Amino acid sequence: ELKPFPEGFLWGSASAAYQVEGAWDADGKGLSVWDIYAKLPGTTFKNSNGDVAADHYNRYKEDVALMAEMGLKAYRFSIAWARILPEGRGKVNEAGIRFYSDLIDELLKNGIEPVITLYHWDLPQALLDEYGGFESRRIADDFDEYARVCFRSFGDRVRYWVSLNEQNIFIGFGYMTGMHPPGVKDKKRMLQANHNAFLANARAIKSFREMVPSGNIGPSFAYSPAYPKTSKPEDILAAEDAEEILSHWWMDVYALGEYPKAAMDLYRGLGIAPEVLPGDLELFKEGKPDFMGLNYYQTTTYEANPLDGVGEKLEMNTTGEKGTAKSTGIPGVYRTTGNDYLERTNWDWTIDPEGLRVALRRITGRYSLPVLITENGLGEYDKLTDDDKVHDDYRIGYLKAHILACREAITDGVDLIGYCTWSFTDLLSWLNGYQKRYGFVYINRDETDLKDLRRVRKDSFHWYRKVIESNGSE
Ligand code: BGP
Repeated sequence: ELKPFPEGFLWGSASAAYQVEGAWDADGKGLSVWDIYAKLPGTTFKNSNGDVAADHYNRYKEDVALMAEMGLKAYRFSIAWARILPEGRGKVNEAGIRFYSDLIDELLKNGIEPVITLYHWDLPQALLDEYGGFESRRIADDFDEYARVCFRSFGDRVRYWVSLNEQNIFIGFGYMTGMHPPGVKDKKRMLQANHNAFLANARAIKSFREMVPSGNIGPSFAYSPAYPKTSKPEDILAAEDAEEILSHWWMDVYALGEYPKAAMDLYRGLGIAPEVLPGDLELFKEGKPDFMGLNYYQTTTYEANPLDGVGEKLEMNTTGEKGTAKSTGIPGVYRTTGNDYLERTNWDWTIDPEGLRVALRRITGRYSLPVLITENGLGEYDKLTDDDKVHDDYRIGYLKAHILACREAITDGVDLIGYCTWSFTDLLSWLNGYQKRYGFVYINRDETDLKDLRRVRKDSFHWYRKVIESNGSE
């Protein structure tokens, strides 16, 4: 017998500033690293960028009206740091504060709980230029200053906050695979930037305790549970090592205030471990979250990797041509491999609703924290019909199966606060442009042609309305 979703469950949907707002240089906004990076040759799919995106900055009232029509209970969005502090620190841009303040009021007026992400990857370019952004410990001071401005301005009205979105992705892609700004490929620098991001995260959470004592805050982690390819002991070990290196390395620091020992020993042995100064681990322990934010899209399957095996080169499928993803790994430790039991999207992401239940149970078992699902969704090609409809039954099927997995996990004993789909409207996919769509609401544009940017309710829009109305029993 399945337990029902709890009363007040946050049925939500999510977005991020750079992907949805546009208005990249409006009303005193400073430049972010993505404003620069996405315009360098060859960095994004067909040179797509967020200059206009879904034009949410100018059309937020229309978008909130659609959310209200749907009955949405929560909307997760991020604040563009450079809208608030154009230089990253110092002078505050009042127009930026006003935009988010108005958005929050519009949501509250419609009974929608705002969930604010402080950092969804759009670092002020000024801080990268000045001292290398996350590569310097100074980032912790500046992030804390920015967070405090946000807590002071919005903390009276907003109860749920996400500190950093997917630190493992923006640091891993920014400093190891080089696919995100600043485009560095150096694992030692990656691990140090990552340590500094932990400092920033913990500092902001400490400030939050003082300034918004009744609120809830946590990071959003991109967790892809590791499966072993077979029951061969070598494969089991490979999957366990992957879990340690790719997930516990982050979640343990957030939730327990310490790095997992085996992975730290591995990095020390390689001479690439981060420099941890006295007081850092104490700070991590003071900056523990109220919940773990979970961005779940897929599981990953691993097998043993010989010493001369495949290295960390992560060649992703960013074209939408199925079957083009490549294997990646650490020689002598693990490598990724296919899973015969799972379907894949056109971008080669596995489709694994049961994996969401696995993720929720593992987080609960290891950390005993409540979980807020801050992202889950299906990126696909959508087709606008001649009579202005989008029949995205594949998305409905995907979300329905994942919502059932949530309910099973709740029955297993997971304390689940809410479920935010990615995304509410279509928006920019960082590396995959506008053709890879996630929304309940279609945005009429493509990479190069802005068309009229009009909003069209997809079939999934009407379906999710019923899910919310029935508190998940639809
Ligand atoms: C997460 C990010 C989101 C979003 C999503 C979908 O990693 O937090 O910002 O982009 O993934 O990914 P993609 O756009 O690459 O399909």
